[in-house]
Amino acid sequence: MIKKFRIGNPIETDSVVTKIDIENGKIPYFETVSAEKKLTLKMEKSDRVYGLGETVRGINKRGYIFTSNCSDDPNHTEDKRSLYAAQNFFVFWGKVKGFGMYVDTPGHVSFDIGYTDKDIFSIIFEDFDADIYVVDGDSIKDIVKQFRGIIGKSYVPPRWAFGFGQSRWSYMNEQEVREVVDNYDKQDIPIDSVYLDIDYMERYKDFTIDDERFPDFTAFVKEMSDKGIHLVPIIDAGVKIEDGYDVYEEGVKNDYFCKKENGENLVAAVWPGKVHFPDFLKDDTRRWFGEKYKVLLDYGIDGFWNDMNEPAIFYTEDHLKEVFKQLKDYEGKNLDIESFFNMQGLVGGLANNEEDYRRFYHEYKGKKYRHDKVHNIFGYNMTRAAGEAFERLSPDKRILMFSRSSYIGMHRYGGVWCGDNKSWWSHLLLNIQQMPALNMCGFLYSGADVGGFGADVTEDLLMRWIEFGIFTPLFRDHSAKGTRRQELYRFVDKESFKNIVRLRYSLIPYLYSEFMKAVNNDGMLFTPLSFEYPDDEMAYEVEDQLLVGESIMIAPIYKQNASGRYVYLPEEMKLCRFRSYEDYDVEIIEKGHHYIKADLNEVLVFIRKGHALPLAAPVERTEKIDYNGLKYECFECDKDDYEMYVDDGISR
Ligand code: MIG
Repeated sequence: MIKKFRIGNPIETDSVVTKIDIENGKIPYFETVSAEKKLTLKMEKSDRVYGLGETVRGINKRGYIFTSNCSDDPNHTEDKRSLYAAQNFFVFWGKVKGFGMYVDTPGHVSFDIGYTDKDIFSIIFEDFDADIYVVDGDSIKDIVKQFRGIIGKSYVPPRWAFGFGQSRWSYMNEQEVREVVDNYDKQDIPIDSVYLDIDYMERYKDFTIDDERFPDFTAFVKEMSDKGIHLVPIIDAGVKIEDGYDVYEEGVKNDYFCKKENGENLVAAVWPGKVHFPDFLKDDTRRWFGEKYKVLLDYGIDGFWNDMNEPAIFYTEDHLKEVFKQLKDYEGKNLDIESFFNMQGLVGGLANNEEDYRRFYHEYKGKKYRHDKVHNIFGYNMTRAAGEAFERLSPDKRILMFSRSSYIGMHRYGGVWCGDNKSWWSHLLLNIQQMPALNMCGFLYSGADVGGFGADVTEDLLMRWIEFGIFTPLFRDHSAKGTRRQELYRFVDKESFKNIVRLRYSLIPYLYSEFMKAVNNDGMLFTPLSFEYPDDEMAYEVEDQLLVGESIMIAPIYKQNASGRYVYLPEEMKLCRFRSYEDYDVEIIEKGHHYIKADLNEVLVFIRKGHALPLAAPVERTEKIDYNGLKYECFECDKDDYEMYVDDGISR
């Protein structure tokens, strides 16, 4: 059962699609402390908190403070309170009580879950305006399902988007892209897509193609498509200010951009230098910007990723002027500890400065709002612009779309990737722990940059990360300009990379089927053990194993030099230790704790009792998978016991 309560006068976010009447009584479970703009709750020892989507730290969120404030911060260290997303749904679960709560407000809100006082959970609002949905249910899974039922069905990508994708910030021209594909094909490593980062554009202008780097883009898209390869270009939130650039000129003429208090368009800077930000909260702007994707659809493009939509800001013109003026005071001075750090702060504080988010406004549902009040729904509405346009522009064919910034509601229009992680073992674990929380909030098509975006990867880390990535719907190797090259064929043990990526393709019928079941039944693809085995105390302790769909449990290895790991089995299971689709050993393992060996090239998959895992013969492209030739690994069941979801993978 879901009840809705209202605090103050909240701004509508369109994240909930079911109409629910507002209750008059007080919000249950929490104490409302209006004077301090917060809700508080005393936690019992057994209470745990799950959810909040894309954040740092473990699956159980108790013990830290998280703030919903979409930010472009490429250092996802465990002290960070915010990453790119604002996904304000959690489940509180303990021996005395259990419930779910969705805090719907587009402004800043903090979840202090035992940070200030280890036994107090406080929800602290910047503005005490929010719609609060309280979900009562019999189990964590039931609560999640009910919540998902009111926010609308999750986005479904085309099936080819379950194939492997290679990306790199710095593919400078079509020849480089061609070589990537040729190298994958030469090594027999399957691949479905290559991502185009900002360098494909003419001077970083959205919806343009640099015609020196891609002299005949139509022909190139066709050449790739004939090979079964999808090119997926990036779209940035900022529109370059440049005379003669149609997107800029139309935006100015029709008042599509965000404005300052004085009515002038805000001038900020990102990749192209000075830009205006489309006011994605405004219906007209959304419609117009969404329509622009047609430029690329007409080239034959069928997938996109939306970046920098927190929005990321290098500086605003006004702030930069102020800083230059203030810097004059420091000229010729003997800078001491205080003045030096102050000066450094002026320059270092230019990017993503909170102050800048108070310098511009939106027109939303007929009213004017200062940006910081609606900050967390900006990226959501950029992706919504695209998603709504694709329904018009491509009514028969699904288009791949995922975004960096997000808010609940955006899950209907696209997936997410987890932004600029690093080639760190701890970020492989973070990737594992983020998946269930994303799923709870409706983000099913998701994944992180496999191998890590920043820093130099090592072959063993990449191998272990690929071994986990083969289970995530979005399975993309992406890395930053200037870091070690990360394409799989550049490493020594190409054979193992090949075998593991091929295993992914063997798993696609299962993964796609389980993904679609999660969409249709408002379920999760990645489930923590505690959600599935609530009566098993030990299951609550496990933070590094996940159930993937109904048939399997995975126990990824995320530690350097490990030749195995401790695994907890909540019931007897059948272990498949995969080196490849053809080569694996099988063993029945009893309930309890075990140390399970797994060499660097081995993937551990545990099949649950009474369940079956379908496997396809490996192929080089998703669309070549032969659904008639599936084999089944079963544990005390029959292949007929497995309900397979199948469709054409492309139509809506
Ligand atoms: O801050 O377009 O997260 O995936 O490669 C850099 C360049 C801007 C951030 C994205 C990353 C992408 C990069 N972008």
